[in-house]
Amino acid sequence: MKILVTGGAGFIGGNFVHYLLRNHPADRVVCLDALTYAGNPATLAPVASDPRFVFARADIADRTEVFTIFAREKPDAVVNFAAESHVDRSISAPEVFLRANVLGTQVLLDACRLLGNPRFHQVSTDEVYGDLPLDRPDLFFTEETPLHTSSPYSASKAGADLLTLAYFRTYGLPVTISRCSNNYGPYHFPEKLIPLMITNALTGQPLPVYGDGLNVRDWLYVEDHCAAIDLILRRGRPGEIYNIGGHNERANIDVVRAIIRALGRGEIKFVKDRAGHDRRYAIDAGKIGRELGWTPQTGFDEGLERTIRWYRENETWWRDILSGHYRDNLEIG
Ligand code: NAD
Ligand code: TDX
Repeated sequence: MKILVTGGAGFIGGNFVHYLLRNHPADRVVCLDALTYAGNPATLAPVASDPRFVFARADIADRTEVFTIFAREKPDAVVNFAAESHVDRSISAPEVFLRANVLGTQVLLDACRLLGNPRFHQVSTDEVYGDLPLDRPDLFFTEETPLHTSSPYSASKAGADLLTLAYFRTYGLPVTISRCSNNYGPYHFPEKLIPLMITNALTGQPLPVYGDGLNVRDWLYVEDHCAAIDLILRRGRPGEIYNIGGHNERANIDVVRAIIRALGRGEIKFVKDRAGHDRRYAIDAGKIGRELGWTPQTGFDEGLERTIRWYRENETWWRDILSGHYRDNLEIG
């Protein structure tokens, strides 16, 4: 199978490219990525010389670029990770989120519809369901939970989900959608909670915790997310949505304290809360378990330990981001 992966120079897309090439020796992978601030060529360095791998720099919202690449590569399947992904940036500059996440997804859907009707998988998020109250630990998001978005980021992701489902119903495009909880692991850009806390602690910077630190996220090790998407792509039912989550709910402050304990350093600084800050996310991943047999393999303590080890052993990867050097050479391969 030839799989076109968008956003493969980012965190989850990069891990997914590595996962595919490791687990499916007969597959070929085309990575399409604009290399925005979040795209790092170093993330793809381990696969850059693999003959089964091709990189194309392009913006998913640029119809001409995308159609040219689709016509040339003729993928059997498309997995769309490309997106603006950071909630705080969506609050200060929403427009780019609408362009990349909504219009970009629509261009990809059109390219699929007009150029070969490949399988299309949209990587979405649990944030499309809004949030849950802290005092109702019995409540979880299911695939039937109504969309109820809080930030421009989550609103743009919900828009993309609706377009994806519309292309299934109207044009019969074979699509699936996954909605996953918070990921963590190697190659995570150091603007998100876990990598920011690890790199700040290692560089002697304070660890900024928003509000009271009691907001809860459901953490999933990135490789478990990759395995789930891979299963959906090969065995999922077109037109369906699958929730993915780890049942690893943690308050932010507990995550930050665990990082400080593991590193033996780091100083918490409580800062102003995020506007519209979602209180709690929690996923019911029963459907993907029942239908496709997926279960997460990595518990939070083990995953956090592995992640911290990776950041300790790969200082150049994140120090080049902090210094800006990762933008010096945007060639891949
Ligand atoms: P990321 O910000 O680390 O990477 C995004 C990648 O997409 C980068 O390589 C960037 O260059 C590329 N990109 C951005 N805009 C583009 C455009 N217009 N055209 C082409 N490429 C573009 O993001 P991530 O954390 O790896 O998230 C990947 C996907 O998974 C996103 O769709 C996100 O909504 C979703 N998701 C993320 C999480 C999480 O915890 N990080 C959880 C659930 C879902
Ligand atoms: O400095 C910080 N301090 C802090 O307290 C940062 C960056 C975050 N936080 C809090 C906000 C959240 O409650 O930590 C929690 C996690 O924040 P982020 O890492 O920004 O993730 P979140 O907003 O939960 O969104 C993530 O998960 C869902 C991804 O970035 C999204 O792309 C994904 O869809």
